[in-house]
Amino acid sequence: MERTFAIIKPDAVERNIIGGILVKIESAGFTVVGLKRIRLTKEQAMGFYYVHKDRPFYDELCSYMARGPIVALVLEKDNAIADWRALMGATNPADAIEGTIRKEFGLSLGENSVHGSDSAESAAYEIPYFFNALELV
Ligand code: IDP
Ligand code: MG
Repeated sequence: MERTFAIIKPDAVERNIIGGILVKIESAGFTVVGLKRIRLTKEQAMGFYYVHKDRPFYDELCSYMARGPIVALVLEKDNAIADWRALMGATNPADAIEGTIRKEFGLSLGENSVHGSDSAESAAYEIPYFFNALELV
């Protein structure tokens, strides 16, 4: 079993589609082992997206991630990291294939509804950024 980190981003929480996204996650065979609704400060978003600090969209991304509540998730499954990336779809919803969450729910390149760890190293940074061991069951 492998664990990955996921976020239902502000654009999706604002539209009351948390449940629709969770149905797709559970239907694909993931177990939700951690779940919390929180609102990040911009500084907390900047720490989370530290790897992107030199990218031109960093400030826009962190403002967006702090503009409203998110749902932070830890998902467990065989091959969870790659399988969650596949279920999310391409970063730009316009490029995402049919059946993916970003194709169905994403609004734009920036407001693409979900986040997922891109590697085991990222998951190892991202999971404890949001959850302690007692919160993962
Ligand atoms: P990923 O979420 O598919 O891993 P990354 O390249 O890691 O994509 O980018 C992180 C997030 O930053 C994206 O999911 C999206 O919300 C936002 N983003 C990426 N590129 C752009 C851009 O060119 N303009 C605005 N936001 C962007
Ligand atoms: Mg990424």
